[in-house]
Amino acid sequence: MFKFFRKKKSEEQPELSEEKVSKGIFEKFKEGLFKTKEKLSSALGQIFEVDKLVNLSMLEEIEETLILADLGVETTLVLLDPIKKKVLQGDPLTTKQLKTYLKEEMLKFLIEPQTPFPPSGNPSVLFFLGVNGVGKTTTIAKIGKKLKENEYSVVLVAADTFRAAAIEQLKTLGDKISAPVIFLHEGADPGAVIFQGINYAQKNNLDVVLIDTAGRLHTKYNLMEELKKMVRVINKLIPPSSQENILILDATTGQNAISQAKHFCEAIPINSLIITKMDGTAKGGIAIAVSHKFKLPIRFMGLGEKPEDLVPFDKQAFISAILPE
Ligand SMILES: Nc1nc2c(ncn2[C@@H]2O[C@H](COP(=O)(O)OP(=O)(O)OP(=O)(O)O)[C@@H](O)[C@H]2O)c(=O)[nH]1
Ligand SMILES: [Mg+2]
Repeated sequence: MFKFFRKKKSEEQPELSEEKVSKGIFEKFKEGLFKTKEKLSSALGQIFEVDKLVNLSMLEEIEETLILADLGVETTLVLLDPIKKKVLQGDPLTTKQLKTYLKEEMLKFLIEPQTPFPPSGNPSVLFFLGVNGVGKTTTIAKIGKKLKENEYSVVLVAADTFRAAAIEQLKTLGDKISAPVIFLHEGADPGAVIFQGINYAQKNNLDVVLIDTAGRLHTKYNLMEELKKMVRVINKLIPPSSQENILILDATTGQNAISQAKHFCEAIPINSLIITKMDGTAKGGIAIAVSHKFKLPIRFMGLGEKPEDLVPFDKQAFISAILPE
């Protein structure tokens, strides 16, 4: 178990040593991001292979590689501009120094969470959002399972009332982790299901309410307005400090994730991110770009489909898994 969740009742349990914890998480990221690293390392590895003085053409090559790795133009330029200035002024800089600089700056770009997870509250609410198919429903079950393992009591709320299959999917996943699932019929008002779900948690003294929502196109005005209504229902029942609105982004969508984050952040306050599908062919840079641009911490990263593949985000482990040694 990684030391990540806010402590509940397990204070007496022996904890893993810091060394063992970080070793485990470094291994997880290394394995899951193997393909991402291969791509970045083959391009950057050549530049960093031998320690030499950095010149402008090298910087252009790095710039292109980072943009192609989904870091995006804006973040890449912010990252490389100070270095470009240095080189243009004729300040000597070695590739070894540049590599250290890149690592350190990328770490700074990844925003640290300022609040515990899950938020404290009676109950606290985790509200999951994102476009279609990013992994909302399956991620809820994975987090529900982890919370239960950490002695939190949970309830899942099927506020994706858009399709009957979505309700069934959450019920099946809830059964698997032995968590109650609150649902209404297909087409029901999502706000009504949320109201019932939070009430259920309050009556039964449960710790965390995990709310599933329908995948929505971030550019569809009505669907984004519907989100605001759902948030209003939560706000009436739960103080803001006990809520976390979590935007899920699929890493394989690349730069489109920036546009998704922009629209969701404009609609409601987003508190944190989960980046899924970082296994496979995702390029990785999108995590840094979105965290930096929207000043949002990443809570978890999806490195596969199994419950244990949803890993608490560790920026040191992530950066060392994607950049060449
Ligand atoms: N490889 C991989 N697959 C993932 C990951 N996270 C989720 N998936 C898969 O993505 C697919 C869609 O997941 P769902 O949880 O149903 O997605 P959703 O956002 O709820 O979809 P809608 O409700 O239709 O909007 C499933 O097959 C998941 O197993 C991940 O980190 N890696
Ligand atoms: Mg779903």
